[in-house]
Amino acid sequence: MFKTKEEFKYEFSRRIIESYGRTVEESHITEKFMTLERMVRDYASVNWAMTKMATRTNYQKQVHYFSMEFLIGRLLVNNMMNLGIYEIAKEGLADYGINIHDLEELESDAGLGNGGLGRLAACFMDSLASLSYPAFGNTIRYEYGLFKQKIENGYQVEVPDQWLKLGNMWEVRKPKHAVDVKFWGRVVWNEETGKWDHVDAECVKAVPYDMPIVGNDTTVTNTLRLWSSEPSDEIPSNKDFRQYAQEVRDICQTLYPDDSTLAGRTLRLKQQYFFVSAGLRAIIKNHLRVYPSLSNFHEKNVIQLNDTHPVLVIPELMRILIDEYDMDWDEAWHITTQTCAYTNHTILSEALEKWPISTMQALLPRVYQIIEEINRRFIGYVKHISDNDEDLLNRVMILKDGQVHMAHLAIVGSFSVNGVARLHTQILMEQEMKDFYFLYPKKFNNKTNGITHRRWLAYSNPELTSLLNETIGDDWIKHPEELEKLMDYVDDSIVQGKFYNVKQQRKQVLADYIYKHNGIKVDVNSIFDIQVKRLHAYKRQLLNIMHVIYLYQQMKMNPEFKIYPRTFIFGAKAAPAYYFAKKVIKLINSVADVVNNDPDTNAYLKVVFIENYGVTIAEKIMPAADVSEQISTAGKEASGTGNMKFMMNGAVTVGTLDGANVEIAERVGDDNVIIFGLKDNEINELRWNGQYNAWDYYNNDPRIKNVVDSLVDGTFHASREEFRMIFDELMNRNDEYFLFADFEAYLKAQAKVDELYRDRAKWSKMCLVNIAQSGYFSSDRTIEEYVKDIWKLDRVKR
Ligand code: DL6
Repeated sequence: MFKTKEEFKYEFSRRIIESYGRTVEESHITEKFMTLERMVRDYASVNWAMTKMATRTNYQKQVHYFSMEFLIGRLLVNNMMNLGIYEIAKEGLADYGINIHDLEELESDAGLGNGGLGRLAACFMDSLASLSYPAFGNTIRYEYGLFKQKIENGYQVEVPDQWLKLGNMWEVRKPKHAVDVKFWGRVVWNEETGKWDHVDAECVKAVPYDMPIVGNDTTVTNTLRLWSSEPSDEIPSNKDFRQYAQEVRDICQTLYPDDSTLAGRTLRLKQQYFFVSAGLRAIIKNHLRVYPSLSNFHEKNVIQLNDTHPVLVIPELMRILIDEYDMDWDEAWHITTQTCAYTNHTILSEALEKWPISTMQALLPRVYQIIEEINRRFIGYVKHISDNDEDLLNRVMILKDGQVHMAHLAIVGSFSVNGVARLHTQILMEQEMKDFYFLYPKKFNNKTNGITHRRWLAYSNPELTSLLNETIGDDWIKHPEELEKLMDYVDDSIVQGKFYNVKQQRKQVLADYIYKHNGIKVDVNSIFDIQVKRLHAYKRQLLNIMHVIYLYQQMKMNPEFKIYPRTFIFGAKAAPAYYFAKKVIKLINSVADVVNNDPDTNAYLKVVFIENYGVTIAEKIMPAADVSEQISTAGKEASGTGNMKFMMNGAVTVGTLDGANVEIAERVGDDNVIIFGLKDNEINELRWNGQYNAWDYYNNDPRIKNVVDSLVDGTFHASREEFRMIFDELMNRNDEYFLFADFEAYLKAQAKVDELYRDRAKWSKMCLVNIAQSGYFSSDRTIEEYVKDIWKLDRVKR
């Protein structure tokens, strides 16, 4: 493997000649890119093989992270940096006249996830490898990732994300580890064997593709396994092959197939069982390569269930242990419940998964039978422990109202249940899951989320990284808690000045991007006020744009009303069938059109909607923010992780006391965060006392009335009906997310931003405090907590 620039150049040139029969100079840019990727993968492969061998020969326990989503993003730079070969490669390529950044741009952004939950999984994989813990990720190899968002005439248009178009150089197909997964059919009792047989099933072959997860400054390289569906060798005799082949392909075709139809929902359940069953069978096979039986399975394997999507692991593991390895129920249950741990990521009731019993029973007849038995035994337990409390029983049953309640199954079948921020876990224990907390108090624990500071600071913000290194040294890269050393410099005017310059540079990078992609010139001396995340009513992008409308109206009505120049930047994808969210995107773009083109205001106010928000563009956005908008209705955002990325890059949070904002505020102190709005208990009070009335706010506060009226009076769209849905949501559906209740407090918080930003030293100090306190929100800290409290792993021994 190359250690010097010259060795790199030799190897690079040799590979290009051997693969493409041309010299470096003659080769196409995609050939150069693919060669570089392959070189890095091969470089990583040595450690990859060693890690697997070391884990096996040292009989080490491993964590298996099961997630329907991994929002990995690009890997080339990340992997080169983690391997410590980035500079060598960059210089070597420069000698050939190649700019490494041109090659970086060719990599697709592997968008195998929707948002926070999927990105968290990717951050966890990075931290696990970098901390040298043995870990395996399991997911689906979707042919199309999350859609690409185009904005046409202000509307979101979804375009398929063909992320595999240039191939995926990181993955290795492993056909010899393929397994068959069974769907449909029926179960019959076999008198001879004394077991249930699954007959007339349709088989689908699951083929693994392994990707290396390269740790930073360690020899550990873990595996992310992506399962892909192919026709089985046992082709169903009762079906046309083309139809069967299409159905097989459909399983891995897209992330979250349309679930507005029964067929769409069934496909999603199929996806879940597909990767769960295949993943488990592979783990069991590996276990039996090392140990004679499965009796110690739970001592050597822990399975973390990332939300309820992979919860079929519980009945499937039971099925395998009982049907395929002759275990009795009690032993199988002991092993299963000591292996599985569940993370909850939401309290939104619509997101708590339930499956119609009829669907589950038809698609997975044997698995359903096992769920029935788990439910039957659980009922016995609840009756026993609660002295036959029928009400409690009705609330907690796994099977009720004709549905399988996946979160209930998850809690019953796991030894650990965790929320993702302190407030979220508290809400789970005291409200949403309080019955389960009563039944199993010891299972519940909190693990506040984190982000990998390597990708989100060290690699994506080299300018700030240099400043940190020259100020406090570079120990923080290995030990992010060391960022706290920066506290000694937050009052230092030289460091403040340098920080300001770094921020300006990064704002320029984003401004250039915006100019290139949106054609809008933004002023880097204005406040960059940014809200980027999935578009959802509870995240309240609408409140943000209402504030913009308010400022615009004030400036138009009153020439004396002046603000510090501000650029409001949004980025958000809306689920394709979520019409309200799509309307909010259109509203933001319509407001942008009016405001940006009004000579009375456009020196002070700009609005930008950045298309196709995802991991790669986030790496440009986070370093450029002055203000981080975290304004969800209190009690609704489980944690948030964007809030952490902004903070780590020196932005000040304007936020409600929701999710991890609470812990951010606690760490930075009241002077360094701008908190506003109702707390979760106050929101609950308003919700339940039945007195909240949107019309009262509208009638009593002219600022609210003016903003709301502008939605339907033609100010922002020629058709007054265009934003009627938003008007109705606020006025006729009684403002479900309490925007009006928080409106005044939000205006005050924003006025405070305006005032604070004018004092450059004070503002820079606030930003520096945020960076200094952000080490806690590194996913390295989160992973250490999972390891200590749940997974009980040792580092890979060499
Ligand atoms: O835990 C990661 C992330 C949190 O930071 C967000 O607050 C939360 O909304 C998100 N949850 C989901 C759940 N989706 N479902 N089901 O994405 O998880």
